[in-house]
Order: sequence, then structure tokens, then C-alpha cells
Amino acid sequence: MFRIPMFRIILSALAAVLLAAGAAFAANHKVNGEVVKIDKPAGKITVKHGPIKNLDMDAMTMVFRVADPAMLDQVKAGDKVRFEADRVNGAITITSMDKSK
Ligand SMILES: [Cu+2]
Repeated sequence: MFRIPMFRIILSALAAVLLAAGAAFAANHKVNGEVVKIDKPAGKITVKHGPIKNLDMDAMTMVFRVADPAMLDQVKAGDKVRFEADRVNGAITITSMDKSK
């Protein structure tokens, strides 16, 4: 009689839980930064940022792509921001950004 080995079921369940936990963790890496420059035609923003743990990056000033060009209308040079960044198609991209209060 065919039966699915129990340890395989447990392993898959465990893997699913770990994946879900990892995704939740990765989605919560808010980074503090300050907008240095906005290049709207290029869809890019220069940000002086703090450490970005999920990208294993130290604090620096650098150019990011933005996931949505509309994000560049929400901020201007000199604004303090909180953002999340990730690698999208090989380019380091700001996936969400809010002005700090
Ligand atoms: Cu950087």
C-alpha cells in the first residue's frame, strides 16, 4: 500500500514555516536615510542611508532605483525618509519609502 513518509511531510511543513518567517523578516527591514538628490527622468534617487541589513550594506550615500516613479513625487532633497530596499533584477531598488516625521 502506498503511503507518504511522515518525515517528508514534517520537513515540507517546516520548510514552509521557515520560508514564511524569512519573508516576513525580510519585508520588515526599514532603513533610515536622507534624500540627497532626485533624478526623476532616470527614475533614480540618491540617498544617504544607514546600514541595510538585508543587503549586507553599511551606511553610505548612493543612487537607488525606485520600484515606482511616483515615489519620487513624495519626497525632495533634504527630506528624512524611512525605506525598504531590495535587489530587483540585479538593481538595488527602493521598494517602499515614507517621509520620517
Ligand atoms: Cu548603499
